[in-house]
Amino acid sequence: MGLIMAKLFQSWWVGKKYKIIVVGLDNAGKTTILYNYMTKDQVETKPTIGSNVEELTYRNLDFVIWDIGGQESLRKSWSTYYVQTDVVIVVIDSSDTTRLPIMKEQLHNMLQHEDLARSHILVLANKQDLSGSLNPAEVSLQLDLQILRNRKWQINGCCAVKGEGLPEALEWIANNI
Ligand code: G3D
Repeated sequence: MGLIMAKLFQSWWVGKKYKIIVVGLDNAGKTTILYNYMTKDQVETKPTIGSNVEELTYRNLDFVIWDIGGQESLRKSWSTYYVQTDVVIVVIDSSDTTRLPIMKEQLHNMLQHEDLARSHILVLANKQDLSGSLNPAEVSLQLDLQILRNRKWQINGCCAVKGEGLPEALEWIANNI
């Protein structure tokens, strides 16, 4: 019986796909990040209407990654993507300091949702190449990340157009999932 259960568990686990949702305001760099993971090339992006979804295998882990549109009109529908999310990647345009309070409110509101109660949070402070960008510690303070409790979270700096910081982000996910 134990052996049968172990085999059943193994076959279920082998097929497991971890769900990642990528959220952030429009123009933060979500689509650039997603396609950097898929192609490792810089891509021309267009504003995301609705969502983009891609599958990625890394270190024998299978991920389904949803890039969710960040325009104001689309933010209300973010919660429809939350169910069974393992990791939320929050992409921040670190040079867009005037909109950080909007993202802070959006982030803390979304984390109240019961479907995200067990999700890990990875914040990517993107556009570190632009002068005037806040560094990850400054973004963390602006977003009040220190108040996050009872969940794993991390903030990393990155520059999506150059791919810098993105391998480390994926590594954190693989190590912590
Ligand atoms: P979104 O999916 O979050 O809406 P996009 O954002 O991926 O469409 O990116 C929005 C714009 O920011 C794009 O420029 C993209 O090239 C740029 N961008 C993304 N990441 C970085 C980065 O790390 N540094 C810099 N300097 N720019 C970045 P365009 O001009 O195509 O609108």
